[in-house]
Amino acid sequence: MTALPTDQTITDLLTSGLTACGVEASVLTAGSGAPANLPARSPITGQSLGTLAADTKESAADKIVAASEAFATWRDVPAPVRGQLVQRWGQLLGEHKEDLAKIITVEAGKTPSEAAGEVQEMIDICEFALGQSRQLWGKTMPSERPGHRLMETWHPLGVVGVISAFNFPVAVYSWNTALALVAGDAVVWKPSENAVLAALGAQSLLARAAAEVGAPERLVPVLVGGRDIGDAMVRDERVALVSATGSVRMGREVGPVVAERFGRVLLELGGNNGAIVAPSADIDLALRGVVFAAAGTAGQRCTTLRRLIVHESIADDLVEKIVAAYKTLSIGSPTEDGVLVGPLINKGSFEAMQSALKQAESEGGTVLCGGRRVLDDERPEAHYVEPAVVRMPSQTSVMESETFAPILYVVTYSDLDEALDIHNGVPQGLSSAIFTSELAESEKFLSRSDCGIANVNIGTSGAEIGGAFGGEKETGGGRESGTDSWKAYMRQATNTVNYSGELPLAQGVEFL
Ligand code: UN1
Repeated sequence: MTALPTDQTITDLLTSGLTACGVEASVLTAGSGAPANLPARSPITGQSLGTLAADTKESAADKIVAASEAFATWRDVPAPVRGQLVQRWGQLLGEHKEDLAKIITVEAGKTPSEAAGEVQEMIDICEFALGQSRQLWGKTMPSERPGHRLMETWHPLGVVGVISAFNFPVAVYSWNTALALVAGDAVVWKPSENAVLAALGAQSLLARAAAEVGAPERLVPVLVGGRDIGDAMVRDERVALVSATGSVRMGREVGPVVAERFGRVLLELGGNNGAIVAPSADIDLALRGVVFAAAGTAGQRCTTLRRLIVHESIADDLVEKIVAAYKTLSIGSPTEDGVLVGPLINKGSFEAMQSALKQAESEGGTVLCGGRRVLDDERPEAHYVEPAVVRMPSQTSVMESETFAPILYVVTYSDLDEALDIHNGVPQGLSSAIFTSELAESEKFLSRSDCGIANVNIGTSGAEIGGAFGGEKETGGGRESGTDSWKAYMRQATNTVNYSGELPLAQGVEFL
């Protein structure tokens, strides 16, 4: 464990990141005179970073109106030309990768490598979306009538509202936005109130790209504020699609409100991800995969590994190795070289972790390592914890919900069917993995895992942008990023064109 940085170090890091991304550091003092304001904070030290001017419901509505006006122009720009906007955004993100990563580190507490990895995901999706801009294709199908052509076509949808979480403060926004922009939509963004500065950095680069390629102003506004502002966006009938990332609780609120007005939702909610380790697994590979997936990002990814289902014949050996590896993890400020586990986002997360650990013990679990708060004497406002490994007698109720902190529960199994039942026996279904050398086990797992993501010999986290990202059950069913997720941001039309000179009716119906 290393000493935590001073307030000044954090402020300097932030200022250099913000300035290089084109955001005036004065945004952090702008809140004092505004009708509404929002405090900004760094989880690294717990220090206040200043106060941001927040939107009011009126200013949020104005931005949504302006975005719908911008949409009216943007939808008529040919898709490959729209692609130039995301291409330029991707280039600017490449030039400012470290600058934006600095803001992410300060605000979300990610290590520089993970923060830069997040920006890399943005660059990747921009490249993907540029290619997609020439591939917004539909099928043609044979008509049952002579001299007719039957086809599907895809059209811009409207204003897309994106709600993003603190843990991937900018990448998840970019998965939605890069595709929505080439689809011809406007995008209104309500970032997490814990990560507004990273959002402003990302958006400043996008606004610059928009100005350079001549895209309409106000195509991509950011709404600054808390839940009330998110709620106003969700209720706004001008927002055709709400794409929301966050907790199951949040999804339960957003989903019905949007459904009530017949809007569309794309939900990416809690994961409670499991991995099976079979007797034939390469144990060293499994160990590395498990430790990164469970303790990386301090357990604050929606793809974090939370449930380890290990064959009884190898469980003691693997658990011992995991505990030994956990003891070597350097915990502390992500600004320090070699630190792998940064802070939790806030006190609420720390308390949720403590209460889950207590519940696990009351359900028969044994905490094998971790769970202890550290560095609190230096910085009482910051919340660092040792990642925990808990051996459970079976999959008890604490394992059925997602605690957004580094707790890895371990249970054992004796045959693969039992392991799959345990694996699928939770309400969420985002990401999953098996470590095995046996083809039959791997194939059975891939066909039976009920998650949106199922991996072999890789942990549950760290998905590439080229595949669709999202999950089933309480995870919400949405898919973002790769393959054909672009369709969520467009509306589909079926077109029948009659060039026969006659008017034959479908199904052979006769009339007139
Ligand atoms: C999230 O935690 O919301 O697969 C997204 C991963 C990252 C994205 C996580 N590419 O872990």
